[in-house]
Amino acid sequence: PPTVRLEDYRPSDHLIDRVELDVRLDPHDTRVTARLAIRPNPAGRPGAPLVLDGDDLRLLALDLDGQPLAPAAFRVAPSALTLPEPPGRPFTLTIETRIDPSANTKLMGLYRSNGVYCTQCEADGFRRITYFLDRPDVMAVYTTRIEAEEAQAPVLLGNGNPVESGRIEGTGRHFAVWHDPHPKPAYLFALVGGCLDRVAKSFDTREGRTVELAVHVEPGKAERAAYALDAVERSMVWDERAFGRAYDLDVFNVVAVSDFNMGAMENKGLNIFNDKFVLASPETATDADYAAIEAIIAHEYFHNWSGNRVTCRDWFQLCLKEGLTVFRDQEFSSDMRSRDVHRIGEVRTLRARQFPEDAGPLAHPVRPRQYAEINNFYTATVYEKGAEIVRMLRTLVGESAFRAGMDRYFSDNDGRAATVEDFLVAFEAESGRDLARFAEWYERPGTPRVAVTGTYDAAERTYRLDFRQTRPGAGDDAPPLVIPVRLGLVGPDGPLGEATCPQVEDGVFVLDAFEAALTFDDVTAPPVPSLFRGFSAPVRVDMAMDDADRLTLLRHDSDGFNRWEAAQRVAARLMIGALRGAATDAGADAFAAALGAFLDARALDDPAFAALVLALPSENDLADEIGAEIDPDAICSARRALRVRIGASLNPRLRALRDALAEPAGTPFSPDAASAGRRSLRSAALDLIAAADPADGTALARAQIAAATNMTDRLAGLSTLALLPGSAREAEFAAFAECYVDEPLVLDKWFAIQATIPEDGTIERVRRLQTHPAFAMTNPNRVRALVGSFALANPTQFNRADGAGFALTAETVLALDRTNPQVAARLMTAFGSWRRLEPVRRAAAESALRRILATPGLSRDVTDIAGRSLA
Ligand code: B3K
Ligand code: ZN
Repeated sequence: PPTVRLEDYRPSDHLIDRVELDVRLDPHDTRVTARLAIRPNPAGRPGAPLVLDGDDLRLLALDLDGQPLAPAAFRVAPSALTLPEPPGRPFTLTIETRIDPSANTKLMGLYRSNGVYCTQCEADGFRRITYFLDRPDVMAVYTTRIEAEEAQAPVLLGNGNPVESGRIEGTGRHFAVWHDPHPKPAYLFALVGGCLDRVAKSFDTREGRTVELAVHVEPGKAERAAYALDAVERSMVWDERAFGRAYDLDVFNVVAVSDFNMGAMENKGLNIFNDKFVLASPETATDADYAAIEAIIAHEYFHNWSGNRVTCRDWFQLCLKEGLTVFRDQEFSSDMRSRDVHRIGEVRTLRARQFPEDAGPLAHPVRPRQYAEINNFYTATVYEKGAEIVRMLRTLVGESAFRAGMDRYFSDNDGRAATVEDFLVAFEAESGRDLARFAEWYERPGTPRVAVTGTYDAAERTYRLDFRQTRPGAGDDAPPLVIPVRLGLVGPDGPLGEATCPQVEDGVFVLDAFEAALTFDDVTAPPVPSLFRGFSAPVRVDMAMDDADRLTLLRHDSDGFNRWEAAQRVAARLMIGALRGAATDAGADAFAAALGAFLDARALDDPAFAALVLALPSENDLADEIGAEIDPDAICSARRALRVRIGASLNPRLRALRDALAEPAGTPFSPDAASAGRRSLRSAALDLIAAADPADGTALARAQIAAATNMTDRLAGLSTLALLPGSAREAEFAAFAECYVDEPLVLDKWFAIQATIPEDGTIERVRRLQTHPAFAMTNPNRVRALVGSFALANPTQFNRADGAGFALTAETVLALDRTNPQVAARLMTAFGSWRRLEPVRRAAAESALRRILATPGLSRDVTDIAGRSLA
């Protein structure tokens, strides 16, 4: 496939100022008439041909300034409409196309989901609706008239504000006209038509605008939309307070649909969501679902400024809107919940998804320089590492210059399509700091490593830290990065406040060379360094430290993130040591004792935090840390062994905690962070009890399921049981399926739990579930729940030495590629760490990849991932 390169960027030769769309919806024969006000771009090449993008389009009619165009004056194909000699002045082009929404299985462009007409245009779906200059730097004002059979689509929604609506007498059809005054790129276009229920409320912005907020869902599900509606309102309040950003239209609509390629989409004034991230009730959604809904509602809403009012010049700048908006939604969730707990969750996600990506064949810079298929670059690197860059920027320039820089960025670029440079320049102006070298974070792939050694001088009462940064994967000529290191020293009884160091300002040292050293004065006893507090930079840290010192941090550090990190490091060292035959039971017992003391001291004060401490590093975390010649079975056994030991040692405490945390009967469900934290610690305790004592665990898990008044407790019981083979497990699986036969989103959880069982029989189970009546290859949520969970979250079975896990995944990828290449390509990323496996598994993975790549008729999406994975 052709490669698009950043260095080839040039402005469009033509601009489109206004778009008037007339969309007559029909299940198979939708007619779209687009009137485009086009003019030559003064910044483009004079006299250049006009080439409008298309994808799978059929042209019905075409005229220019009201006159049909002579056949010689244009060329048309499903993928482009070309006017070789367009007028060198402003003109109006009217294009009629015909599309079939029911046949649109790619879920890009206009399609139907459970009978609801909806659209998805980012990154390049608008060209599946009409011929257009489908690039983000072409921004137009849209007016959309939507017409449909009233019985089929009583609700008609578009971008912007409603203007007019009415019946077309005698036809059973009706229409609605929407106008969006804010110029926008085509990727933010949306429309919806269908039978939908809604919940709504009005909101007054601090600028005095009254906005009607509404969440639209499938008929009968309105009460499950209340939490999402509340999250919209909280997001609006927060963005006004935290970033000074107010909403700018009279309505804000959210629509939930069941067939959706990703989480949600920030279309101007009309966010369209995967219903998984809207619908919630205590009986069907877990605490994690509530948190995800809150975060994604916020994320899409925050895009109204970071993405819509200020958009991206080209897709290479994707992190400009995505990294920034993830940062904003993380800050929002931290303010809504516990900041430490949220930060730990952010870092877990980054390490689970971005670190492996950065270490494998799909690694790319946060601002990529080339792509074959842009939809494959909506990655953890662009999103999550992109957010970490914004966070580091804040650490470097400080709170107040950061806020001023954000204000400047928004006002200088409002209504424009901007670049990463435009972003950084705003912070340079406000902080007076040169960010040229900091900008290197955007340019090269790879997770930096920082090696640190500490030396205490008792006579001088000084403590010296030596830092050395390396950049694996970035190329030999890569310059050093500017790395903010938030740090402090901790003594046997707590942080050493009196130790000082001139290079540390407000607790931050800026490491901007390959090597640097720091010396702290007035250090009265050998300290334990607490480095990268709050995970102040997305790096891997190598520092030799005794378990005992780390456990001092768990006990005494003032930084919540590093307290958690200390326990994780000890656990990882024990497990990796065990699989290399180098760990001792004494080490595990000392760790268990420290965990016990920690639980006694802190568990009931902060149950959510304690639950995170008890959740040892995952198998994938350990694989990422080991980095080469990985044997997932050995990792699984080592992890299981440590859990057994800890569970056995802490059993009485864990039982007591479960009792202390139990909610009195009749307590109404609340999804707030404190209640969720208590549930999570109770379930973490159950999990460890069960690891050491399966019989007891089975009984407790069944009792938890039977007594559960909410999905969180029920599912946690089922997850524990999933690791305990036997008839009890199968009986509970069956009962669960029967209970939720009409709840696809709940059955997704059931699919996912079964797909992640680390047992040989899982392959057969997944194959059986693929024929379950509730499973459908046409629905991305079902595919991700079953096959996605298997491939991405079941390391022993996906990576089976006999290749059966790779084969199952490859078959699914190939079958799906025929209907929905974007979701197929996403599933393919499970192969991204294949080179780090031990030789037998590596060979099996490689042959599955080669088989995929050799398949005739493969989509560009999957070809791109398979090709890069093998390169
Ligand atoms: N901007 C969309 C993602 C679009 C993905 C296109 N393949 C959702 C989001 O990040 O907010
Ligand atoms: Zn986004």
